[in-house]
Amino acid sequence: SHGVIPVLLALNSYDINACWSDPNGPMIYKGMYHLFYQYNPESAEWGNIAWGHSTSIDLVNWTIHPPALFPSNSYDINGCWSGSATILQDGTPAMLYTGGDSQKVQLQNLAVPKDPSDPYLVEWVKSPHNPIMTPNEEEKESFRDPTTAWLGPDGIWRVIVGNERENRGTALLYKSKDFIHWTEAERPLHSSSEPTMWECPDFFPVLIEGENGLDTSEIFLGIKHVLKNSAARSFIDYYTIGVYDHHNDIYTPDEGSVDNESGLRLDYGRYYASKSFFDSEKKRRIFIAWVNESTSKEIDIIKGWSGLQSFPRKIWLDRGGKQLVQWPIEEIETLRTNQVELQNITIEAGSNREIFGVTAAQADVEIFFSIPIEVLEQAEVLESSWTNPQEIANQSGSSANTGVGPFGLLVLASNSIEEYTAVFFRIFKKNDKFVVLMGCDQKRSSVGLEYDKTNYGAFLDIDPVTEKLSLRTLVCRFST
Ligand code: DQQ
Repeated sequence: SHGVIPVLLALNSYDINACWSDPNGPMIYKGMYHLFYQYNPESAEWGNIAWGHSTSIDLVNWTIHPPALFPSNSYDINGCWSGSATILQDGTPAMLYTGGDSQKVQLQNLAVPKDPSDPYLVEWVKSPHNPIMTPNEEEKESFRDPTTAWLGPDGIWRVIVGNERENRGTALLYKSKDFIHWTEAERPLHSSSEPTMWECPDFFPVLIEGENGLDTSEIFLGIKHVLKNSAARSFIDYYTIGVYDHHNDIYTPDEGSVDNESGLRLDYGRYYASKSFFDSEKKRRIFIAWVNESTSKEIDIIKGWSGLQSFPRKIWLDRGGKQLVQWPIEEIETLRTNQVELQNITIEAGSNREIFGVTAAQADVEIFFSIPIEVLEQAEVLESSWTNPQEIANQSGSSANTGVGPFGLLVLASNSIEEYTAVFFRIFKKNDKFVVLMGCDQKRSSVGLEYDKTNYGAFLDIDPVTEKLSLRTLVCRFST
């Protein structure tokens, strides 16, 4: 009755001593979801990078197949690094991925299924034309992670490759008529003034209205575009929302869409190298990311594995058009079995209440908080210098004891509440309005000293006077 682990990958009997990182080439093909990932079959540390491969019919329960790509040729002998899937016009998939040669020069390569009639696509063949994109002399080690390609109304394919050029995070644009011969466009699709390598870029359209996703090649009025980058210097996935001028192949973030790591993020925890795909069956766009370990390499090796794939999230554009909204894919709810329900609970200041009856290693918790106006009136004033929610969460965490909150959920609490992770809210007052901070306090998450215990925080775009605060928390405990 414990359900299945609500993350994509875990160990199986033949996969001890392995390391998983970036998701690669997620796609749906013949009704089957495919996920590939950066995979070291030989050790819990990163290295010897192959493309691990799993398939699923519900994005929850996964079957692991043999790796799809191994380093084997001069153009990828140093590793088969990250890349993406594109469904071609004839309906078959093509993978663009980065290979490293013996000098560690980064090159883009193409691989296609050996037998497109096999729904599991177990075998992949590398193109005889590889490498199909090669870097400039100065950018040999900053030329990687091709996106899903999109087809312009002019019938020409475009793809972005992650890069850093002249101290700017850069999305290089390449074009091709046949998916084999690619040439670099006159100028990049976009770059920002931040000096960081942009890893694993992701570029896709979103509807201005509605939750449905769009195929990466769709272009019409009534859409915006999203550019997500994984900034190597800070290990942060951030995105901007903007406009793609497909005549000139230029992407421009909207005014106010901050184009660096202090901008919008898909997540505030350990969440990197994310990648989305369009699920053409359920008409949604889904994100998956690498959840990296918070321990040292030495501990990973003792533990025998490292790295997880996040649970898949559906994403769409918020009504205001300024940020993305996300929610765990509906299939996660199929894991719900034993329901525990509490209603009309009043939480007094300083109190906590145990939720009895949750015995599984996983829990899917939904809570709605409504805060009486007389309580809201006691909110602390948000000092003008408190502009960084991450810092507020890190300084006071979930233990501040004035004003409204912190209140929320203590997850994975040990019997004596010696260990716990708090997912919490605090409410502040600012010029007659309320500001809601949401945080995750990991300071007490383990009695072990060697774990990363950073706290995370973000301001929410919500009015606690008119709206209930709702909190969905997916809890998963791994035994190692
Ligand atoms: N991981 C891959 C690279 C990518 C990085 C190598 C991001 O292709 O830039 O394993 O985590």
